Amino acid sequence: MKKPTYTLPIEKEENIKISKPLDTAVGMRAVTSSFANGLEQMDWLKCSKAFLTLNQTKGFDCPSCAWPDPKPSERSSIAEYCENGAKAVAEEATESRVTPDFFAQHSVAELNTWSERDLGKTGRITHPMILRKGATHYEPISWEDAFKHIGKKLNKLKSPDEAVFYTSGRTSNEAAFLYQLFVRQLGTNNLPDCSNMCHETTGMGLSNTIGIGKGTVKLEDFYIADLVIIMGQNPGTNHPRMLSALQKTKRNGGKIIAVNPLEETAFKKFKNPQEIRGWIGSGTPVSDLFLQVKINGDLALLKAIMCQLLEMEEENPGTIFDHEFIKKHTDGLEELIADLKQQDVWELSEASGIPMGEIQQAAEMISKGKRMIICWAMGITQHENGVANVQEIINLLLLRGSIGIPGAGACPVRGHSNVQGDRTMGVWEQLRPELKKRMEEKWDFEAPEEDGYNAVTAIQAMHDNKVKVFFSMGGNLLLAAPDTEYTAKGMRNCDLTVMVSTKPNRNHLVTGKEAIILPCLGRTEKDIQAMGEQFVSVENSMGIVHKSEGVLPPASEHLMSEPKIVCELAKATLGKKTKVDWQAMSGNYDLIRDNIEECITGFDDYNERVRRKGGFYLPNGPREQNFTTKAGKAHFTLNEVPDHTLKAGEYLMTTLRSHDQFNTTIYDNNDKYRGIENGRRVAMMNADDLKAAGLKQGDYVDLVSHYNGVKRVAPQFMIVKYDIPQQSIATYFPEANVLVPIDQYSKTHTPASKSVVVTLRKEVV
Ligand SMILES: Nc1nc2c(c(=O)[nH]1)N[C@H]1C(S)=C(S)[C@@H](COP(=O)(O)OP(=O)(O)OC[C@H]3O[C@@H](n4cnc5c(=O)[nH]c(N)nc54)[C@H](O)[C@@H]3O)O[C@H]1N2
Ligand SMILES: Nc1nc2c(c(=O)[nH]1)N[C@H]1C(S)=C(S)[C@@H](COP(=O)(O)OP(=O)(O)OC[C@H]3O[C@@H](n4cnc5c(=O)[nH]c(N)nc54)[C@H](O)[C@@H]3O)O[C@H]1N2
Ligand SMILES: [Mo]
Repeated sequence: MKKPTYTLPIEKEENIKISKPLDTAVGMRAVTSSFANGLEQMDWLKCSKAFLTLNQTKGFDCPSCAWPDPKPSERSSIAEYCENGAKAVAEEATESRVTPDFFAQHSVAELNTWSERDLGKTGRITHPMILRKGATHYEPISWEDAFKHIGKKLNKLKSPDEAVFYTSGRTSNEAAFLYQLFVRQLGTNNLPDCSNMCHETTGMGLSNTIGIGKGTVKLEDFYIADLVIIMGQNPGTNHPRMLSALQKTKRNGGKIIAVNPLEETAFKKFKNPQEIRGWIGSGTPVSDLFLQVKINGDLALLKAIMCQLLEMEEENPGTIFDHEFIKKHTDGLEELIADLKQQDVWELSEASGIPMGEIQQAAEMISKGKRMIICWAMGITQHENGVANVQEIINLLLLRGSIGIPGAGACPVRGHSNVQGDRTMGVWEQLRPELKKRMEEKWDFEAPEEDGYNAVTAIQAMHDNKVKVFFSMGGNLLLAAPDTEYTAKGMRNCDLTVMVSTKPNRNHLVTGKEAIILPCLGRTEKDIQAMGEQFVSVENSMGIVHKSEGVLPPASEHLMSEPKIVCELAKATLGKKTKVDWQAMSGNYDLIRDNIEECITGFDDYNERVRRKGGFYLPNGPREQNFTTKAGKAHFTLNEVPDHTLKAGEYLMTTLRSHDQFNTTIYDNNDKYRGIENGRRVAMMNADDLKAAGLKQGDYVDLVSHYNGVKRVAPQFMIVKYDIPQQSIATYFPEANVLVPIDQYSKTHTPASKSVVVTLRKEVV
């Protein structure tokens, strides 16, 4: 084992097995493996109870992705969940426990030599724990003492801006609203969240152009679309329930284009485990056209397609562009056309890696029908030009009038199951003026005006000793963030780090001088408070708010719900300074929802509507062609093509999720669709590149990034020959995060974790 520099163990994986990537996604194999996975961790009765209530009206929301239920009016049909949703449930509902005895037996230093997977497999944390200054082991602490301790530390800060409050996207609306209210009463806007590293570029790109930072389609739109374009997204692994929607698109005659440097299995064939035909049939071929773009070649591709459409429009005026829509609802067309006319399509084709013939084919398919949906995820958002990418997608939709009509629109596919809801609730380093005013009037206090830290600036501030307390509502910022070593140093610089968590993760081990773990209830678990059993609510990727109610007994009697944790922390910290009735809200979540209704637009009759089957839609102007920009129009924008001139020996690296992980939670070391087993430290590379570099599959290399003259090294990656464009490398997140520079990011500070320039260093044995 090489000596780790930031206490992440780096073990050389010797038994990695490589086989041909699979050509069919989901299917029967997936279903049997969901039960197998569940049964490994729970008994049969518990397993079936959990799976039978998942995504039901009387059940909990799947803690995995944010894709909506297939029948919004009724929630899901029984067992409408996917293999990876089942893995997420099984991880949470596991029978394994991490008790005070466990922490007494294993020192922090020892646990730091365990892999992420082994840490996660230890199970659910049962008691609040503290790592005292200079101590080698965590020890138990009472809830009361923990809150007092944290409150005291927060009150001793020179300024509330010396504290940072991170959120991961599983937190419910109720907990998120209370959390941001507490943080603002404390006096800071330091509310970074996982969204900063995820779809933040989407939020800005959409707000700039259509006036709302959210998508415009409903699930039913997929069923009648002429064309769905899937850009930079791997639905077979990360949003498997989306495949059922795509199957309906295809059955109704719609076409699909996939844009990705990798031909992911989901683009090839799909079997639906919900249907008899899905069990025995040969599967539905998914994509009609696969465009294998170079990494970050999407903007060039979109521009090339629009140049092609412009040419077609000029040949037959009025047949391609939707002039009526454009005139009524948009501005900036002339500038866009002038810009397109200046482009050299051959150069764009070269920059995107897509031959002209395929660009023409795509333009033909796009010109066939107005009902076009464009979906995208991290392959589009996590670049320096992430905002520009999203704006270019909107340009294409606007040209065709494919927005705000049935079967068409923008569909950013969200990550965490409530990441969108957390933002709606005000978890953001920017405080929306309307929310500010309403909270101030209601509770008679002055909320901070200035923007707080986002994920990147928070880490930089920690690194520069400007932050003393880091508080984390879920998540694992250390491993999710770019530049692991830099981030680790930031964590260590804090006086106190506090993690509200369900299971052990690396951020419990690379900590401030003192560290506290507050173990919380998960989605699957019953939540009983002073006024009886409570439920929470979440917002999915398409803006539907619905309830989520746990069914399983809590993993330990000492767990506390997230809303209650925030209330207790607020009481211990704010004391008499607050006019919020934290006590009452922690006992009855209806009262939290009443307050949300008063402070946030779109939540009228929240308590009544959230109890309806399937929940309710939040208002969304662009969905009805009511563009909510200042000018009341959607804007065409001009976006520059990124330049990635690589020198010999340089590669552009993208970082991906495998099939067996949920972000930093590693379920197992396999990526079955891509045919990679028993290992994660792999670099997927093009065959010609390997030949040119004198390398072959199975060789080990160190990956080195050189951004702004700073050298970052990730040792011991095994090379895998893969169908990927030349001068591209794909690795897994979080193993490769050490290479992602903290200071390489988009306009929104979203790390460019999908376009890092690296070189290879052959292993010196
Ligand atoms: N099972 C499971 N489900 C999840 C998650 C999980 O980890 N596991 N994570 C959740 C979260 S938080 C999120 S944000 C989503 C993430 O969902 P995805 O965005 O699908 O996740 P990634 O693995 O990052 O995959 C990005 C895809 O983009 C492609 N890609 C990489 N670079 C480029 C590029 O430059 N251009 C284009 N066009 N494509 C590119 C990759 O090949 C890959 O197919 O999934 C959510 N759902
Ligand atoms: N290189 C690279 N880096 C990336 C990405 C990438 O594609 N490439 N993707 C980015 C993206 S899209 C995202 S969203 C971030 C993810 O960043 P995070 O959201 O910070 O990370 P997760 O791994 O989802 O968090 C996992 C931890 O959450 C805790 N947890 C699970 N369930 C609950 C719960 O119900 N309540 C509480 N309180 N805690 C819970 C568990 O203790 C678990 O260890 O990572 C980003 N980082
Ligand atoms: Mo995400």
